[in-house]
Amino acid sequence: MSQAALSSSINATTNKDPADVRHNWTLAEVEALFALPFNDLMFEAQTIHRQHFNANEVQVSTLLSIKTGACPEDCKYCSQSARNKTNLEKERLMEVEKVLEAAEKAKAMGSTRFCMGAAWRNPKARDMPVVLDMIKGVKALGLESCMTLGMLDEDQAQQLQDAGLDYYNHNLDTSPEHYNQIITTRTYQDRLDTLDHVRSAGMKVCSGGIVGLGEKAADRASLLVQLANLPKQPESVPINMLVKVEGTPLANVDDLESFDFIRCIAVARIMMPQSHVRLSAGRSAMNEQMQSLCFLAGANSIFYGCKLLTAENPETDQDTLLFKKLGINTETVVDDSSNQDKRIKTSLVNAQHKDLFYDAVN
Ligand code: SAM
Ligand code: DTB
Ligand code: SF4
Repeated sequence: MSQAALSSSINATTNKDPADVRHNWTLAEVEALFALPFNDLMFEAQTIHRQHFNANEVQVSTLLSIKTGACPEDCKYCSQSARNKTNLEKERLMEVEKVLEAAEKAKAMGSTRFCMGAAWRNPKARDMPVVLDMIKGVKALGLESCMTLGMLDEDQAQQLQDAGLDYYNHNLDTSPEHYNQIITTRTYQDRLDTLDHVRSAGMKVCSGGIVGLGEKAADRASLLVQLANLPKQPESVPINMLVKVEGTPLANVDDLESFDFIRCIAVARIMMPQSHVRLSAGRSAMNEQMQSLCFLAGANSIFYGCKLLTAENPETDQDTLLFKKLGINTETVVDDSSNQDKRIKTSLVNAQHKDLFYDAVN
């Protein structure tokens, strides 16, 4: 594709009207974006980013594993699959009270969203009342809520929506072409069906994938085509760098070149201009400069707190220091549950660490 044609196809995405977000990306177009000179790609991504977001704000979420390990699925990257010999300590579904204690800590630390993950293929009927109470409790704390519990049927999605769940995370993980190399116990269509149920029930969708699984460059492009061409683009798009876990089949896969990861963030930003793109798992293995290039490429969300689900994440002080060095502030939450434009002033990281935070206003 010529530079001029590529430029006009990119520009077609930059209108702020949701109706003008494109859902007809072709693999060839996306591969052409990936092939741009690095500086041109970064410039396009940053230009689009600034049309839709404050380029110096990042949304922060905190993760908690509410049920750990012994998962029946065979995801080849995962520490929690019962088929992988990973020395992980299994834990039953947590008590609601314990989950809410963790949520309160996350809020005090400055997180605005609390994401609860369970090592399930799908939630069972007996689990639903417990997770619904968790959602209500997290909402009562004034936090946004997110859950990732595996596949959902229509009725389960409706129950989560009725309890007030804001986001449901369910990743496509990789391209349809590479998918069978990674998981065989559920299909790509199963994942698309769950996303459809989440959307139909009225929740916001968090869906992305993992890179560095040994996939080809075309697979990364194809994953982004799948996400961007969904009937409505996900509000949140986590891009995870594989965390290599000993005892999993992917423990010794070759590292993905850092620039290929940054390109992936930039192309996601261009294709999904109104979505939050999350620099997700794998930050512990990235230096400050690498993370900064990801923010420059349009990433505007992170997991905040020293643990992901089972893997480590940077210490909060490291993150606040990096944000200070970069002049980045954390995003406040707009409460869209009422018609008034009411801003919840949650205890932001800024408030917690005044000394560490850059004040972009004064
Ligand atoms: N069991 C549920 C499911 O798979 O739908 C929810 C939890 S699962 C751990 C959520 C997501 O975390 C996965 O879809 C995958 O994208 C990501 N993930 C899991 N292990 C990872 C790893 N080692 N490195 C990077 N991302 C990972
Ligand atoms: C997502 O895309 N990444 C998060 C969240 N959604 C649930 C999970 C990352 C897991 C990293 C490996 C671990 O902690 O076990
Ligand atoms: Fe289970 Fe989710 Fe891990 Fe797959 S990614 S093994 S479904 S916890």
